[in-house]
This record gives sequence, C-alpha cells and structure tokens, in this order.
Amino acid sequence: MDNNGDQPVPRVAVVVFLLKGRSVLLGRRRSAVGNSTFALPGGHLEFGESFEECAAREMKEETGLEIGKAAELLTVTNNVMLEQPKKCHYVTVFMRVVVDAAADQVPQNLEPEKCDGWDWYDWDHLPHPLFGPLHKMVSSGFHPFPL
Ligand code: IPR
Ligand code: MG
Repeated sequence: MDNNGDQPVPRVAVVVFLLKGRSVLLGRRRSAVGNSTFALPGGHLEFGESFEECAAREMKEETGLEIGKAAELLTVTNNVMLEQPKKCHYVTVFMRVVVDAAADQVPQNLEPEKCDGWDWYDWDHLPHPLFGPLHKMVSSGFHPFPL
C-alpha cells in the first residue's frame, strides 16, 4: 500500500529491561504518549539498525550507560494507543540486559525534556502508573528475569 505521508503508520520501538538483581531501571516519561508514566529506556528503531544496536544507542543517549552488544531479545508486543493525546501504534521490541549487581551503574538523565529521571525499582514494588505497553506485560504475569 502506498504511504502518502498523511496516513498514520505503525512504528517500531526498542526498549530495554536493564536488570540489577531484582530491580529494573525505569523513568517517568515526559511525552505526548504515556506522559507521567513509568517506562523503560528505549525509543525508535532507526533505518538499518539491529535491535541490539538500537538498544545500545538509546541506552547511551538516554542514560549514558554503555551496554555494548549485551542486549538479548525477550519478546515483542503490538501496542495500539488511540487514547493518547498523540494517537500512535508501536510494535515494541523488549530487550534484556543484566548488569552486575556489584557494579556501580549510575544512570544519568541525559534527555530531561523526555524523562523526569532514572531510578532502580524492585520488581515486586513497581511504581505506578506504568506506561501502557509495560503495564500490559506486567499484568499478564510476564517477568524479564532469566530463569
Ligand atoms: P525516543 O526515540 O524519543 O526515545 O522515543 P520514545 O522514548 O518516546 O519511545 C517511543 C516508543 C514508545 C512511545 C512506545
Ligand atoms: Mg525514549
């Protein structure tokens, strides 16, 4: 089908469960999509990128953390968000990176216009509200931890 630029189209987002022990890195979004909700670091897949490259780029851009090629694919969800101020449809690719619990990983808030700040949250005490795509996964019983 031809896309003349006026039609909304699905986009691809790559997000990362950065895990440290039983904690996950989350930040409160400042955005027309999921504003004020807690979300994983990540963002739009760029032309020609692998999921792993996108995960590493977004992590670096948003938090300053270097994950190299460590991200592994966990799952993919289809998220149609027509109720948002900016209607959108994302295919969301969820990746995982496990960091050394002893290592001093200090995330920086490098895009303060998009996020209130990053922090580690215990998986059993996640903050609310979670961003829609993440909320849907958590409510379904999904967890990102290696078996
Ligand atoms: P960027 O690319 O700005 O990091 O995008 P994002 O964090 O708003 O993520 C886009 C996908 C979301 C809305 C599922
Ligand atoms: Mg982002």
